[in-house]
Amino acid sequence: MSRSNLPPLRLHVPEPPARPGEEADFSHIDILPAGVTPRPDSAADSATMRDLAYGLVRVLDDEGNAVGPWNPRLSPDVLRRMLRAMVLTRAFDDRMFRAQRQGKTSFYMKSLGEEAVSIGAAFALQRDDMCFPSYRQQGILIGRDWDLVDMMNQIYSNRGDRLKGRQLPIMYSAKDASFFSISGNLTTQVPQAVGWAMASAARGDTRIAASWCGEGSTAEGDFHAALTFATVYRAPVVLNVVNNQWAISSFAGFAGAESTTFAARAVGYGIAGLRIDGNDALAVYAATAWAAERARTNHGPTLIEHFTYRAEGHSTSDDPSAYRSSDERSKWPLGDPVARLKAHLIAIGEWDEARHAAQDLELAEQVKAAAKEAEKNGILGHGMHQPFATMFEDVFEEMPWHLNEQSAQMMSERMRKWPKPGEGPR
Ligand SMILES: Cc1ncc(C[n+]2csc(CCOP(=O)(O)OP(=O)(O)O)c2C)c(N)n1
Repeated sequence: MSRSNLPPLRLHVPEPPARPGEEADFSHIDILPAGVTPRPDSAADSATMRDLAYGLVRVLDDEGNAVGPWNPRLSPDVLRRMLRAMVLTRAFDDRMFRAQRQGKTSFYMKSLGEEAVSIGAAFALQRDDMCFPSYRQQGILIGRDWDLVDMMNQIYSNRGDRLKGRQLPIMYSAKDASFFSISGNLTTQVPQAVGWAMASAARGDTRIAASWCGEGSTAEGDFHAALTFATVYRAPVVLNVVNNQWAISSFAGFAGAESTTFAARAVGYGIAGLRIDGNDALAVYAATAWAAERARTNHGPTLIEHFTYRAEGHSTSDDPSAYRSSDERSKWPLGDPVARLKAHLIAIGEWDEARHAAQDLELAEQVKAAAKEAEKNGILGHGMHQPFATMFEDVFEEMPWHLNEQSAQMMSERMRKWPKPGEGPR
């Protein structure tokens, strides 16, 4: 129904500033200089911290200096270990992306440009703090020195795959690294992290939890549920939103970025919110350490928005040139996280180009050797690597009668198809 004396309503449909063939445009993004954002006490009342949810915590400036109150003042040795883990993550991504292109696995997802987000956190959290990652935090496993061959076995769904070929590549699960099983269903891990943190507090434990999801994923109902439970029970949890500007082909505006920040979601729930430079490993480290201290001292949850950029396609199944400007990556105002930490180490006289180049080579070789090792356990297209019957195991703790029946039926069909011993899948 329309009334002639009123102007017709119009629906606002967000449009990204640039599409393919157009020049990238980040002029709408306000980048605060490094060092200007104050650092409150980790016990501060969240109501006094509103500005932080709209600001941008940055430590590394354009000259590679670490400045301001958030500077975590890490030793050169720790800085070099962080840089190494970031470069190793990148080398791992590179090799596994190529493995997918060579047909050795069905699928892969890189974290190019977002390495600081996971490595900064891996270094700031305790190793036994439980991480509830999305599929783009492989850097946490690498930062926790997890075995690359084990990760690759999962990617190849091979004989060495602890998950027995049941999960899509990159959906890791590593209990011994306090790295929760990755699920394909976006955002489910966020309330689960809150629940884990509540359990830790209810038991009088000292461990905290942390979760990660993309900015697109904040539009899921589970995100709201997580924040409500986190604030009500003051759960010792760090909730990370990785705002890499894109959710596959949807720009961040479709998740609400045109009107406010993702860190500002915290304000309405009475949670501490920090918005930080996600391409600055020192800012990520400092914000995570702050939030971890707040959680560990029973001052409750923190929501951290990592402002970053997804430098490549969403996955091996995606072609970003179909929906975004091709020069966005080079125009991204916060630069590259590896280049920035490297520049910092060089600026303080603790690193140089030659050492960096040598490390690049060394880590590429390390990844290559790991891949050779994993490939011995089997790759895609070389048959089934896990015994057929294991498919029915672990659906329930004990196999119920109907699954037993289905398993037996499958095995008899297998016998009919491959009657000779040694033929067909095991
Ligand atoms: C509940 C649910 N809806 C949709 C999808 C399909 N899906 C997989 S990844 C993705 C985009 C997620 O974007 P974002 O949260 O920004 O994270 P990013 O991939 O950028 O790291 C979508 C829609 C899914 N896996 N689960």
